[in-house]
Amino acid sequence: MTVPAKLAGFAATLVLLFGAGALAGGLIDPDRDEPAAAHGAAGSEEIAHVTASTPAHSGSRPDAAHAGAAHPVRGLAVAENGLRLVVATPDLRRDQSQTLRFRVADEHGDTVRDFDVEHTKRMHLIVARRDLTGFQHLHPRQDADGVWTTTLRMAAAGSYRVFADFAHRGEPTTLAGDLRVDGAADLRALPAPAATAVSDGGYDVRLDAGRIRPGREADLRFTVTKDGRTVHPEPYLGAGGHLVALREGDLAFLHVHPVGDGRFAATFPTEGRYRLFLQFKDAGRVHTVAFTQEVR
Ligand SMILES: [Cu+2]
Repeated sequence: MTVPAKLAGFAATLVLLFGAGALAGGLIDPDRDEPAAAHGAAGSEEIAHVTASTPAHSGSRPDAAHAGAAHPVRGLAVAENGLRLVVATPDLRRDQSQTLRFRVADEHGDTVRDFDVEHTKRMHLIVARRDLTGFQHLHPRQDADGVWTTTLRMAAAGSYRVFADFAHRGEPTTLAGDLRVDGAADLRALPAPAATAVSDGGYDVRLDAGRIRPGREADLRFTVTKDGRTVHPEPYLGAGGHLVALREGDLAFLHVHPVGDGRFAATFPTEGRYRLFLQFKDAGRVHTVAFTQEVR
């Protein structure tokens, strides 16, 4: 390889790594249940303060099964709490609208039909590639036979995790499985931690968190601005915003919804880096922004 060729390759790598940060927020599909609207819609200069104060393990309720598990790590197993995630269509094609079909089976293999409403929905489905790009948050429809379906479009090839987040008979559960999108995967390095990020739709979001230690409740405060003006998000899923945190390395899942104004209380179970996906609603549509958060 000649020197100029090497340099060109080096430059291309830099561009890729750089692009990863810029793309991170752009790979996100808005919630399918929300009315679509154009990106960069005008008139969104109202203010929003996305804040929340719910522990990261907010889904967990005090019950016998969880007693003593202060900060349970969720979303690492395909089966838990006597329930199993069965994905009928784990192989997907890139860049095509297709149907994802899955069910939750009980200990006898029977399809579970009764789910509790949590955050206004009976099923929350999160999709993310192993490199923490390609985040999607969907709300599937349930057929009479209990099978869940949703339309899914995967922009990039690679190995993905799919998280089914729900509650059944009062027990919050997050089951996760693999999805494969055929083709060469252009995997990205996790962007470095930064206090600001730009969402899809061009909202500037600032995260004030301070130093976060493992196992201790941390305050997360998000401030959303558009064209320099503070934005006050509209209700989304019964709250002022929605936050998912995934741990780098194994994609352990923390699901947090905001309560009230001003702060987010989240407990990160271990040291390491996490990717935070904040979703907020403004001007009738849901926007997503991602941050890398270090815990040490
Ligand atoms: Cu949801």
